[in-house]
Order: sequence, then C-alpha cells, then structure tokens
Amino acid sequence: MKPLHFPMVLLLLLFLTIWNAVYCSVHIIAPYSRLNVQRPVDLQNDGVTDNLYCLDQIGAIYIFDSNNANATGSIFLDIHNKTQCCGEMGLLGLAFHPNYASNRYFYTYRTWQNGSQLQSVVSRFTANVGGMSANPTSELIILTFVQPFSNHNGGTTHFGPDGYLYIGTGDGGSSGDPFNNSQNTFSFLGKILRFDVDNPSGGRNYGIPSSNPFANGTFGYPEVFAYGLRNPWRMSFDSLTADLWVGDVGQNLWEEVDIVTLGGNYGWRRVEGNHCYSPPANCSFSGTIRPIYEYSHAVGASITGGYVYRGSQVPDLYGKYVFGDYSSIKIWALHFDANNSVVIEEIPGVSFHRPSSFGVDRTGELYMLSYNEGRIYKFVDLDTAITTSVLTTSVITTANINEIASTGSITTSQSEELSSEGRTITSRTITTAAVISSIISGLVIIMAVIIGVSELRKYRERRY
Ligand SMILES: [Ca+2]
Ligand SMILES: [Ca+2]
Repeated sequence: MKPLHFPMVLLLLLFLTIWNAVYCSVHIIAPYSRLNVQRPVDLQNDGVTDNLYCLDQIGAIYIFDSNNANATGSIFLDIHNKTQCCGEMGLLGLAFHPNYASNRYFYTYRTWQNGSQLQSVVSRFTANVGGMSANPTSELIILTFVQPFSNHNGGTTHFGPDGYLYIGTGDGGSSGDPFNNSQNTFSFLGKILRFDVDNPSGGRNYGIPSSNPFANGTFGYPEVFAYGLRNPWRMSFDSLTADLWVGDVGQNLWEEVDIVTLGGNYGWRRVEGNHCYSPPANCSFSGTIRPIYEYSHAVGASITGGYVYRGSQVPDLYGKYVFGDYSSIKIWALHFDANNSVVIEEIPGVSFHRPSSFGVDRTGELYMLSYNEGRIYKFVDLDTAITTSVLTTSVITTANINEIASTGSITTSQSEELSSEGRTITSRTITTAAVISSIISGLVIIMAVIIGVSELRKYRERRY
C-alpha cells in the first residue's frame, strides 16, 4: 500500500477539527412533563430561589423547582376570576420586585372585563411567608387603562437594571391601529411604560422616573418610556449590557426586532419595519428608530421576542438573542459580527408547537414555552445534557443548530432570504446518533494521530 503523505494527514486532521467544531450543538429538551399548564404564556424566576413561575393565560401562576424534572408544580396565585381570557387576552405578564427576598412583592399584567369595558390591569401582589403561594386579596392595583379591542394587549412585565418597572403595551387592537394610538404620546397604548413603584407620588400607586421623556406631562403621558410599538410580544433586558430587546409583531408584511431606548419612536403606524404603512408610500421615517432586524411574512407572521443568552450551559448561544415565530414555528439566534452586521442562525428541527414565550432561570439558562402543547422546553448543550439528571426524564427534540449564516452575515434587507429548512429528529435518534458519532469521531482522531505520527517519522526519515 502506498504510504500516506504527511501533508495529507494534516489536511485530514484539519477536516476533523472543523467537523467537530461545527458539531457543537444546541438542543431543546422537555423537562417538567408532569407540569400541567393549559396555556403557558410566560416563565419567570424570582431572583432569589431556584423556583420557576409559569403563567397560565387563564389567570393562574404555577410554581415549581427548576432542579426537579419531575416537578408537578403547585398554584402560586389564582386570579382566574379576575382575568379575562383568552385569544390575546388573559394573564400576560409577571415580574418579581428586585427586593423580592425582603418585601415579597411581585407584579402582574392582565386583561379584565370591567362591566362592559375591557381594560388592562397592572397590579402588585404580596407572596405569603415562605414564598410558595400568594393571596389574591393582597392585590394593589398600580394602573388600569382602557382596551378598545380584544387583541394587541402587549403584556410583558419586567424590572429593568435601573430598578424601574417596565410594561409593554400593544396599540389596542383591531387592525392598522385605527385610532393612531402608538404615535399618540397621550395614550398608554403602543408604548413601553416605565414606573417607579418604590416611590409613589401624586396620589398614584407609583412614581414617575424623572428621566422619563415626558415626565412633566407637557408633551405626553409621564409614564411613557418609548412609543410607536404595534404589539411588543415579549421584551427582555440583556443582563450584561442592559439593552432592552423587543419583538414587535407586524401587521401584514414585516416582523421586527428592536433595541428600545429612552424616548425612542419605533415608527408604527407610519411604518412597519423598514417599510411605509400609513401612508403606504412616500411616508416619513423622520424621528423614527429602525428595527435592528426584520423578516417578511414569507418567513413568519408573528414574532415571539426572547432573551440574550447569558447562561453557562449552552456556550454556542452565549451573547446571542434567541427568539422565535409563533406562526411559522421557528427559532433563531441573532448576533452581530465584527462589522456590526446582523447574523441569524436558525435552530432547526423543532417539533414543538407555537412558541408563546421564552424565559430564563436565576442563572440565566434559557427556556421556551409551547402554547399548544402546554409544555416547557429548555435549551441545552448535548455534552451538558448527558451529564445532567434532567436528561433522564426529558426528551430531546431538536437537532444541532444549523449555522445557516456560516458563509457570511445576513443584513436586515436580506432577511426574507432566510432558509426555511429544518428537520425533525426524535430524541433517541439524536442521542444515539450523537453518542455513536462522537465515539466514531474519537476513534478516527486517535487513528489519524497514530497514522500522523507514523507518517511524520517516515517523512523525516525520507528527508534526512
Ligand atoms: Ca386590545
Ligand atoms: Ca417599528
């Protein structure tokens, strides 16, 4: 047999190194299968314990131990008789006070039919001692405002790194924002609102942060932080940079990702994404902030905003904004390359249904809620999953991340060209295939090294 040449062995080793690098993978597993949440729409942690809190849109919050894959959960708060569900209505938001450990305060956002008038209700509740439940009678209403239609109610509720409470609201509903609420700074609709819940003033159950853009009320409601949103369905703060990421659901053509800043106007209904909406041509983008990313309805028709991953268990996702589309059932990871261009990676092969929301636990690990299945999925790295007990009671449902942008970055204007491919592989197949391929790849590397050393020796013998 003709002996292998040393340069060829080097090439083989290089190929194997690249192959293994690409194989580094993101998977989604489904722990907590014994948890029974009918319509999961939000997942939050309390910043203190390892407990997670899952919102059931009908008006209940379930509490369970994130370390226990067999958790059945228990009712933390039941306000279904104070909640108008369902469709886009219901219990939609939850946030724990930064000092929850000492004051046991948490805040909710829900819709409620008050007589003939649908309204949004932002409330504070107080957990019982021990933190395993809360009494509905502990409610303190922070703010209510009228909802003209049943859809576009927003609902994301978060405390910012500044200690203020942020609420994302929709434009109120119907279609095309008929009352032009989002551009109207004297409306609570189509906004990000910001409250100082620790310093109530002016006869209200909250104070106004002095840096709010219309704090003195002359040019808009003092509660407004940013405006021109259509239906921000899920927003989150990057826990490292404090950037506020928003997924804003589009009207007819464009879904968008925004990074929202103080006083920003995000354009709706003048514009939808980077395109005129009203008027449909020759509109003005003046004074509006463009999305950092948009995708057309050929790709998906209802964005579900997610989180910038800052956990430790899935290194491939670190620093990337993970979000999805409820309509086309896709999940992506977004980051910026060295030229500050947006790069999109699709996490393919998803077999779940209807991603309604994402969530993080206290350590920053990432989860996703499947609305139709009533299930909670967790993002894991396969190597990590194999060594954790959670895998033994979980199902791996997706293949490795498909780095569709590995050949180059995708700019916002090219977003419609995103691949729609993806394949479903069942858990056992992936686990077995991954383990077998790892073993084979390990053996091949060992053989390659042995051959390489042998060839190197022959090569040197030939040279000298
Ligand atoms: Ca509405
Ligand atoms: Ca916009």
